[in-house]
Amino acid sequence: MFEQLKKDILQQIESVNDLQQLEKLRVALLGKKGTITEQVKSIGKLPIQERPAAGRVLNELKEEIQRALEVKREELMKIEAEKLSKKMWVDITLPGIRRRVGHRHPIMKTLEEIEIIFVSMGFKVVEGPEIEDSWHNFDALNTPEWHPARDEHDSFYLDSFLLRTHTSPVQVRTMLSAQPPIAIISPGRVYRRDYDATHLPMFTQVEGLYVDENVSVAHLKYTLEKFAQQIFGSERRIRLRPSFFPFTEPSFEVDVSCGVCGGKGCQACGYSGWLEILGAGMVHPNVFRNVGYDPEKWTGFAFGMGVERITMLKYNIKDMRDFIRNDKRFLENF
Ligand code: 2U9
Repeated sequence: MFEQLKKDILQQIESVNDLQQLEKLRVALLGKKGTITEQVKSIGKLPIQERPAAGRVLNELKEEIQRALEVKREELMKIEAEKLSKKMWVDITLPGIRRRVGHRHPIMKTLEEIEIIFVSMGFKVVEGPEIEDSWHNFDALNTPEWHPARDEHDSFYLDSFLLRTHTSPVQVRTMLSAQPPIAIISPGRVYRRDYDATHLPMFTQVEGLYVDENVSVAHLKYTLEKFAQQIFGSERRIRLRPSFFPFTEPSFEVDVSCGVCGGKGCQACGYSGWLEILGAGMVHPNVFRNVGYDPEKWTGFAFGMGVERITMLKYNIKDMRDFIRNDKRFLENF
């Protein structure tokens, strides 16, 4: 009884070769309308004395089918797992993927170097607003209404305010709120209507101010020479040339000796042996008066430099606009 059926079924199970097919077969045999289920149901139609024997045989058959299905399932799972592990094979000896890490902008790198040098000399770093009024940006700095620097064509105006053209108003604000001695530097962004290979409409300045009794040009020159030697190299020298700024008297342009020729003159320095790095001077008595300091008692020196210009000299960069092009081929060099 059922011997042929059992043989057929076990052969069917044996010939299955994937899990989906196996599940289909399981449903076809043991599901609600499966072959075996139907057989079990039909026991009720047999004469009563035959039913127990038929039930036993069918139950055994069912159990044997279930065992065969389980054996097949395990066999197929093993094959699937092997296939998958072959597909997902990883060569752990391959080199890893390098994680690319960003870095600071060259201007910010130079700015940090400048700050560290002056802080090590005892200067404090002070910041202030980029939007200023013309009193803090011009009047307090002895730059009257008629001065060409105040021309609308040179500054960005917003109604009665303007984008600061230098960080000097930060020093003005500091002097208004504190008494000497004062030794500060003020780094930050400044704005001028200028755009070419050596000028940007937004650039970065560091200005410095030292106010005390009996401050002389010698203090100024010593401080700036030590600065130049730390930022460009200990063999460098500086020189002062006479200049003019409304807020300093006397005023100077400060040059550093050329690092390429050592001061002899070469193509890099235009055959002069010197490169201009910053402006400086002794604080004008009118500036002291404007902030309520007695110019008979207090003396001071001030200086200002463009961080872009210093960075160009340090790395021999020819076009200032490279700093704001955001071209990684340029920026990755620093
Ligand atoms: C106060 C008094 C005096 C700041 C100074 C310069 C000279 C100077 C330029 C350098 C290149 C501007 O960025 S640049 O274009 N600056 O030459 N700046 S003295 O003098 C001050 C500042 C504040 C109260």
